[in-house]
Amino acid sequence: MNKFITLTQEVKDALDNNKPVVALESTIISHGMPYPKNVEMANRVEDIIREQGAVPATIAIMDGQIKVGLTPEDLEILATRKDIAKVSRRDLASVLSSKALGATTVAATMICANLAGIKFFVTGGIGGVHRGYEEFMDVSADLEELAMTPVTVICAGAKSILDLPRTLEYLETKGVPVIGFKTNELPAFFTRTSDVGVPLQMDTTKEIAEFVKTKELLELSGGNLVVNPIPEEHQLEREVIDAWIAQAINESVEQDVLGKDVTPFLLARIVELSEGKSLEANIQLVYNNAKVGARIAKDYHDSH
Ligand code: PSU
Ligand code: MN
Repeated sequence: MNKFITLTQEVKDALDNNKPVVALESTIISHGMPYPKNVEMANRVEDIIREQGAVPATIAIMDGQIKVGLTPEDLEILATRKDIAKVSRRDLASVLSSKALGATTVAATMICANLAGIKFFVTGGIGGVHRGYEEFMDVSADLEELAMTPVTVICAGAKSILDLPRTLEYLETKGVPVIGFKTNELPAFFTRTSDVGVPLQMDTTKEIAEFVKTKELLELSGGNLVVNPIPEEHQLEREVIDAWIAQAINESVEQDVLGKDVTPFLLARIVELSEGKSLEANIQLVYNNAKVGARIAKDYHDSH
């Protein structure tokens, strides 16, 4: 095991005994949701994964180590401290070498999960090609990571703060399979549909597990993206959410928000503008992804 990785006993036992493990990111806790909902979500999502018969491994950078598996005390720190670095691929080495506190994005969580030998990773939404790409060239490092690192990410699509058709084009160019779980449309995070088609649909977790194994046997590098729509009863109305998103983007441009600050700024503004409605939907879709992701991990392990 890489010398920067520290596993909890629960995660170590699961990996040693070839039990299903599901990674979770920490940027969603530190930079994606307000306190105390963030820590409630972080604890509950771990329990949901355990209820499905898999072991959760939330990942963060603490004390100069990549912690794979966190205690409730660690989760509380990540949910409350203000001095937490947002760690993507670019930031991983510097945050470790300076022993700073860091929350991992989808990209960095994939890297760390892969170092620990974890193949499945559940989150809410991934980063992608931002709207206004022509001007700002803002493309999340999550997409490059999906192209490189062999981890299967289960999410609810991407928020329409992003340019969804361009995000899919980018993934196509990089050869990343995008699998709609029981859907042939890319879910837009808060809504089940987006009018953007996905090239692959699978209707059972077993089918997805079999696909992941096949891709491994072919020695194709890179990850997979499973997009799982938010449950019907929790989805928001598209016109309403689109108005909040448009306003948040306008404000980010007016205020010259750039680089790694763009996504957290937009997420926080959408929570404020929606008076918490978007937050509730966000939490529910993470729980739903946890169920599906844990089942895929379990099916993968059961058949191999
Ligand atoms: N989208 C969300 N919630 C999040 C993120 C994105 O709906 O919490 C976080 C994830 O950690 C993702 C990161 O990997 O933002 C992308 O940031 P950027 O666009 O700066 O790469
Ligand atoms: Mn960016």
